Amino acid sequence: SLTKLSYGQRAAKHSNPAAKLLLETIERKKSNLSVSVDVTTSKDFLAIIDAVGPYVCLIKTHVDILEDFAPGLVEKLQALSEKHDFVIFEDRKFADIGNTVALQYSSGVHRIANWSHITNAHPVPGPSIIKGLASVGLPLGRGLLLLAEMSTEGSLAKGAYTEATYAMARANRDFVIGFIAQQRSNAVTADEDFLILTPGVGLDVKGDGMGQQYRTPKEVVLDSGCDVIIVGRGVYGKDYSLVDQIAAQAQRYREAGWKAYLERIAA
Ligand code: BMP
Repeated sequence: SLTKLSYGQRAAKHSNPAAKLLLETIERKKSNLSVSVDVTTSKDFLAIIDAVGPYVCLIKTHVDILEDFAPGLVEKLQALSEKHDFVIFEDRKFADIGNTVALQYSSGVHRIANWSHITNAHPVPGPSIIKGLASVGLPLGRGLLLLAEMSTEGSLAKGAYTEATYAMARANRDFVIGFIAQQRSNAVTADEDFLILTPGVGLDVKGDGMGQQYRTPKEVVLDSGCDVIIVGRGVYGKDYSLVDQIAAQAQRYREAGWKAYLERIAA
């Protein structure tokens, strides 16, 4: 089954360039860790990315959080992506009609499609959201993740909604490369290689008092069959100047995620 294959074996079989790049990067760096950099200044943003860069396959961004966003920041992010060999994922969570999301993806201040290998969308508008985003992203070799489940307490993304999300992905496999989800569902069969990227990962605490729920890398990768652990505050904490400590946390999560993967493919 898919959960027994190595990332490298899966990379060789994937046709979407963004999915292939991510799987190859995971294999090359022996890291299934993505760090989510949710800070408000470009200075902290770049310093954290430079500190964790060696240990991650993927950097997840929310560029709309940055108070001092300027187009030059994207060039710096791309330079760090080349320096440290990581893929870029803007966690935009598009959720509108096809025409609007195509404009939000290509244009505005952020021009996400120009620099983000991977982005994501809520399936709530139906398949037209994929059509709109694909019109921009496919020609650029980008990949899309659908939010099939969320990590938060009381999430509405479950049951029939989650099943319908899988069906939407299946019908658009050239552009939809996987899901933001909490588990690899049996409803998705082994010959459909969707990537499962999973936020809500923490080694030290179970929640954040605002609905976030954390599970360990072992629960996520070994028990639930997910491919990438996404960690934010668990890595960078509260004091962004402690770059050595941040780098050490990234190494800790990378080791935990990779150990769980090795156990999974060996089991
Ligand atoms: P943290 O590890 O600090 O809780 O951050 C989690 C990150 O993952 C945030 O950027 C959040 O937007 C994102 N996220 C999530 O936590 N749960 C989901 O279901 C989907 C997300 O994108």
